[in-house]
Formats: sequence, structure tokens, C-alpha cells
Amino acid sequence: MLLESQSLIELYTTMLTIRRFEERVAAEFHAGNLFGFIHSYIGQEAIATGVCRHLDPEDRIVSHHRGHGHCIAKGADLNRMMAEIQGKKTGYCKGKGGSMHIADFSIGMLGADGIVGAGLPIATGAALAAQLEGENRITAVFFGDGACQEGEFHEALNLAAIWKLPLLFVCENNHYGVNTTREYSLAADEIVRIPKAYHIPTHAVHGNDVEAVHRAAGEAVAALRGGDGPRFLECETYRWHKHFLSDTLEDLRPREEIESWAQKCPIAAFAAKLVERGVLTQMDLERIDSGVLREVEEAYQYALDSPYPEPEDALEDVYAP
Ligand SMILES: Cc1ncc(C[n+]2csc(CCOP(=O)(O)OP(=O)(O)O)c2C)c(N)n1
Ligand SMILES: [Mg+2]
Repeated sequence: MLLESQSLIELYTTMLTIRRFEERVAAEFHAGNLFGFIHSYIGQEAIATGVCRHLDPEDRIVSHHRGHGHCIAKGADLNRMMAEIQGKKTGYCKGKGGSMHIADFSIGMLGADGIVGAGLPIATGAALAAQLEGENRITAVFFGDGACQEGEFHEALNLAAIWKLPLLFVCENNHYGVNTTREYSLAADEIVRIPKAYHIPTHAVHGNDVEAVHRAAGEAVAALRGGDGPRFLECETYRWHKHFLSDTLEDLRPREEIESWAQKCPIAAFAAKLVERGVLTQMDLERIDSGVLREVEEAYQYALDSPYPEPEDALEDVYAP
């Protein structure tokens, strides 16, 4: 499927928005202005972007602890995201959820999750609901290679397969769970062999190539909409930052490996292709970048100007009395 220039530019802009948003969050965290556990999506932008491009607002996604990119790619509001990360009342969860708990049902973003693998049964339920209600919407669930070791992963694959659920599994294989390699922690020598055992059609793709992700996701989404049952994408990628933004956590991954993946930047590679094909000029790239930077700056300022929740709001929106 050949994409028109406008679509290519939009893919590029979404990836860049995720990158600039995450860079700002990291800078503010390191300056001591943000708190809590924040997991950066930098390096993995092509996956959320390439997949979500095929989804309508009624389609649903479920994210994981590294979730800002999924929110942005599904169309979340940057102001409310920044406010949530700053713990402000105008944030998506009124400032009570923080980075790992951003949700927006109005755009089909069912939420992120700090528990590894926990999004998988939620997404399976969302796909089952759509099937029972006779709706044509699909669900996509994003998870890391680390989640493939969890029981929920196997339960979700099995239920999705036997019930032919409209569920797209998107494994973001960045080779590590914190500092533990996938080879050490998963007995299967290839992740895609697991869904294959459940008779789910799979596709392994270079997760730093947004066009490759977009193509593979397009085929999968078309099959899902046709009622063919679940599909599985394994996207190979790498995270640039430490597991989460913190000064104390040590990064034990080999330095040469980190540097070699920095050479495979999904955004720089795509920018070079777009210039080579005459879709964009250097000046266009600069113009897009300043627009994105302005939007991120406005979001940060909006959050700064927003109030914190009141202490008496603490017990609002909780289930327990
Ligand atoms: C059930 C569970 N076990 C352990 C943790 C601690 N933990 C948080 S993120 C993480 C690594 C997850 O790795 P992966 O799923 O590959 O995602 P990545 O961080 O690489 O994007 C671990 C072990 C947790 N939050 N939940
Ligand atoms: Mg991982």
C-alpha cells in the first residue's frame, strides 16, 4: 500500500510529537520539576504511530507503563496529558493517576497500566464486548516483551483465538525487561512462536520503520475488521533511555548496543527518506519541528498554570467508601 504525501507527513509529525513531548518530560524530570515513575517511549515512536494510524476513534487501545506515545498517537490532548504528569487537577485523571494511568474513553484509549501484562485481559474483554454487541470496532493492545512471560498473556491469546476476537496484539520487543534480556527470561526462542501455537496469524516487523509497521498493521486491521479473529505483530525496537527516568537506576545494557540502536532512530531515518523522495525539504522539517515544539511548550505551560487537586478531593472518584 503506497501512502500519499499527506499521510506520510502526518506519520512523521505524530512520531515527532511523541519525541518532543518525551524530551520535554525527561528534561523537566531531570531538572527536579516532575516526580514519580516516568517511562520514556523515545526510540519506539514508530510502533504506536504506525498502528494507531489505522484506528478510528471508536476503536480501542490498551497501553502499558511506557504509554505516552500510545496516547498521543490515538489523539489524546497534550495539555491534559502534561497536566496529569504534573499532578494537576486539569489532567486526564484529575492529577491523581500520573504518567502511568492516562486514559481517555472519548478517543478509545482505555488506559495504561503499571502492572506488566495487566492490559492484556482488559483488551480481551474490550474485544469480547465489541463482538457481543455486534459492533465493528477493534481493539489493539500494546505490551512489552516482558509481558510475554506472564500468565495473562497466554490466557489472552487463547481466549482471543478460540472466540475469534477482534483483537490486535502488538508486542513491542525492545529486548529487555528493565535490565533482564528476553533471552534470559523467556524460554521460547522467538516471541512469534507463542501466538503461532495458538493458531494466531503473526507478523514480525522492524519496529523502527514506521512504514513497515504501518503496512503490517494495515493488513492485520483489515483482517480484524473482516471478522477473521486476532492478529499478532511483533515489532523489534529499542528504548533509548533507562527503564524509567531516575538518577539512581543503573542501565546495565551494553554501551555499544545502546549506541548502535541510536543510529537506527525511527524519526531521523524517516525524515531522510521523505527528503530523498521529495516529500519534504529541510525547511519543511524545520517548520514541522517548530510547530510541534510550540504545541509541547503550550501544553507544559497549560499544566503549570493549572491548580493542584484540593486535599478534600482525595476520596472522590474512588470505589471504596
Ligand atoms: C507483574 C509485574 N511484575 C514486575 C513489575 C516491575 N516491572 C515494571 S516494568 C518491568 C519490565 C517490563 O518489561 P517489558 O514488558 O519488556 O516492557 P519495557 O519496559 O521493556 O517497555 C518490570 C519487571 C511490574 N510492574 N508488574
Ligand atoms: Mg521490554
